[in-house]
Amino acid sequence: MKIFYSETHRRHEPPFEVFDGGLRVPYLENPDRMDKILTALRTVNWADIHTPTDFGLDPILAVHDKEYLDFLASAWTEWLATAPQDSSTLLPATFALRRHPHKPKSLLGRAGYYMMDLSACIVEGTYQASLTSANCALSAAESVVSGQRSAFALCRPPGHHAGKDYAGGYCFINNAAVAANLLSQKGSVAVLDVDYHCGNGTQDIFYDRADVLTISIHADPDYEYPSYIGFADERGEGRGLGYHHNFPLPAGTDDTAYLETLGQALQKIREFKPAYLVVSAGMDIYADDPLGRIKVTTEGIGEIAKSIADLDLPTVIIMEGGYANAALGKNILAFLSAFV
Ligand code: SP5
Ligand code: ZN
Repeated sequence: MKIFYSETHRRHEPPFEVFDGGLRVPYLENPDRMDKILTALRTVNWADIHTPTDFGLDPILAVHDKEYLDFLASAWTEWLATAPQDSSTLLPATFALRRHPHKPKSLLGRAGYYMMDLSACIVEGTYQASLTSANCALSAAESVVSGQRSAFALCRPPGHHAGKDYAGGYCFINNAAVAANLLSQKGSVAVLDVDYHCGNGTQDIFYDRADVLTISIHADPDYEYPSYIGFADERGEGRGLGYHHNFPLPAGTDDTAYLETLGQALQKIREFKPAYLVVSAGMDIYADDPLGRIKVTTEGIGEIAKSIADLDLPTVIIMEGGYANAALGKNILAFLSAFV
């Protein structure tokens, strides 16, 4: 299997994030995650690891707002220019509710406008790492268009919380959306998001489109991040009405219950008959994940992947979350093995 990966992700290493209650904790979305996965991939004979191709900004601007991308590009330089007392990471303390039309001019004003929470910390290498991560997704999409049955984009930072014009949840550029949009120029696409958290950014980007079916299976936003989006009654809008589905799950969902819900999601994909499939593969559904409250085992992850592979579609697999670093290697091998 072709796997796209770059060392550039190491340039994005925020020193901390802020949890509920204002608790500063070490950044959970850390470079060690990739090291654990790479170590596991080196133990198998089918992992064919490649450096991504640079696709330039056009395929990224096809799903993201230009002013938002400009903000990501210049935020760090602007931040240092303000001579902040603690310059370790750019995090705003004020957030836009977006109930008023004004876009602010100041850096911190824009940060609060373009950021959803206190986990999308910007540091010097964030923009470059995010661009390279998107190029991993685009390269995987390109290889599937060229006839590969599947490809894996080992993306870091992840992407599925990033919307058209906002960052959030460790995500800056929506890798799955960028890949899905590229594929949509060749045929219809289904995006299936099995990360523990709702793929709110992907939902936002394709909400009014009928050529890209988006489905997210995730922890119910009534008890879990991102709290304001991801409910079952959100079905798309305009031409996209009926082309988005959320499957919120209760805390404690086990392998059997998860697989049953997955079956319903896969049925929607079969009915849609897409030419391509993009999977947002977060491993935070794993039982021991420090952020998760869903109880899927490594064997369950393998079963999930087998059910998805049974769709028999050209499939781009995109790395999203997963923070039980010690188990990431075995969980990714369990997932990818279904497609080999
Ligand atoms: C890509 C991805 O998986 N992003 C997830 C971002 C989640 N941020 C959640 C912050 C809420 C933290 N609540 C901590 C509870 C720990 N017991
Ligand atoms: Zn997640």
